[in-house]
Amino acid sequence: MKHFFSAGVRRQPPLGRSLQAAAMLCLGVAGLVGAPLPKPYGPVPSPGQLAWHNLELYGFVHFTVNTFTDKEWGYGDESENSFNPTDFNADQIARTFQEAGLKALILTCKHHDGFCLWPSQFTKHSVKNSSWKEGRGDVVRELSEACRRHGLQFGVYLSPWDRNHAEYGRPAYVDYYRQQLRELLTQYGTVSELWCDGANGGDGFYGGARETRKIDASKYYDWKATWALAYQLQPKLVVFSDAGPQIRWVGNESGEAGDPCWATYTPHGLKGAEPAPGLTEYREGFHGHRDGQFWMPAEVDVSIRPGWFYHAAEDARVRTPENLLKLYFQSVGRGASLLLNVPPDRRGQIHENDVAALRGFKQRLDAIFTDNLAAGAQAVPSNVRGQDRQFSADNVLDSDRETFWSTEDGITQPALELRLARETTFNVLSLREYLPLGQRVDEWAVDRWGNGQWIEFARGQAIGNRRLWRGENQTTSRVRLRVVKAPVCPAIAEFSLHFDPK
Ligand code: FUL
Repeated sequence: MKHFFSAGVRRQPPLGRSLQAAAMLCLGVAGLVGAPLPKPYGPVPSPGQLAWHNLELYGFVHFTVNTFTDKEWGYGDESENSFNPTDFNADQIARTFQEAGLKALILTCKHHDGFCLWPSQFTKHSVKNSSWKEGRGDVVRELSEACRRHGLQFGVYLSPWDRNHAEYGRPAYVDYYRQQLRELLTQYGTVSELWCDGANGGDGFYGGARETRKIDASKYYDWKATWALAYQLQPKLVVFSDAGPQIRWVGNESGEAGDPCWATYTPHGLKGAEPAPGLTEYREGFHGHRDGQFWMPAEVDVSIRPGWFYHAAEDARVRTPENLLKLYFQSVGRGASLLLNVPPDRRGQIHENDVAALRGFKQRLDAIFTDNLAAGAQAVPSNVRGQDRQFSADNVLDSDRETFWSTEDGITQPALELRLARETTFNVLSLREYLPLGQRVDEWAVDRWGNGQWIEFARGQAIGNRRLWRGENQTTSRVRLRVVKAPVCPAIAEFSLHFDPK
């Protein structure tokens, strides 16, 4: 178990920063004392997890025979010919995602029905036996290449449960699953995330047996070995499941992370079992654990439509831009990431209604976040670590999450005032911590200066990768962030002010 979850455990901060600190020390620049970096607190992210935190918003693509049979879960007996997009356009899908500001795309290469969107050599149940493109089509190839053309990272969903495979439930299927994983992780370039679903076992076709098969999810797949293979083939890959090990499920499919949502977490297995996909107390993923043993941040997966797959009957039930923005604030804005599912239609393209919703969502995001109303402010901190410019309060204003403001050890309730050039109206705040030093802030508050006194208007627990607050208009020329509770000195990377015109 230990080695299982080791990816995100205690690490030193990136070498670059230590070298920078050392260089500053040697140079003896006037006014700089070269204070040491604060010691990391608790579990810290691995490089792969840090890269994942940078994505924040990315897309899910549910596409398979279900798109054509109008189902959510195929039984496994669907004819290969049922998969027949009339005008599949991988560039249209990738472009739509890229234009909406999504940074990656995760494809259901195989859903529970077992149909493979790539011509796997280990099964007949794939695109190669479909009349689509006369059996020469490969959705995984086309979409992974389109992602690269549009600057998106590419991730794979390979359902552990397979209702088509005759050997499902027996050891041979686990070998098959790994062979398929090997194909996906060696033939399609860099894969950023492996998505391991928790749905496991039940009734299905199973090569014609048409029966119910149950597996012991804690033992059957031997996930340790499967994930070790994945890391060996794709060293930068992060694995998602309700048990992590790098990224955890938030525990619901309604698009909401807890408030607070800690990046730290200890997955607990059901009924004392070892935690495994489909076998964890997944509801705990909503808030995470402040004293969690691992850095295992939450991913919020949600669909833009009621179903995960495309159904024409849901064309009028696409989420509105305003609703998508709400999901963004309650996921990305609580330190989690938002995995937004946008399923292609029977043409094999993103439907016009979804394209319009995504466009509107992007316009709303841009209207709020393009301008930082605190840019150019004077940052006045109550304390700076070692009077060292490396830890200067100005760092919170430079839109660079690699630089941060920090204080002396033992100063755990500092304040940072932003003196704005003029009276400014804002109604959105954005905060970030410097993650390589761990999640350091328990509680924070923000005040504005008005009528000769400080007036608190926002307060919350946890900051982490990103903390957004949205509320009433605040008009002032002075804003103050207070760290209310922290076990150690904070490391605040960003503090910005924005205006939501709606
Ligand atoms: C679930 C699956 O059963 C759904 O079909 C969908 O793929 C969702 C994202 O995960 O567990």
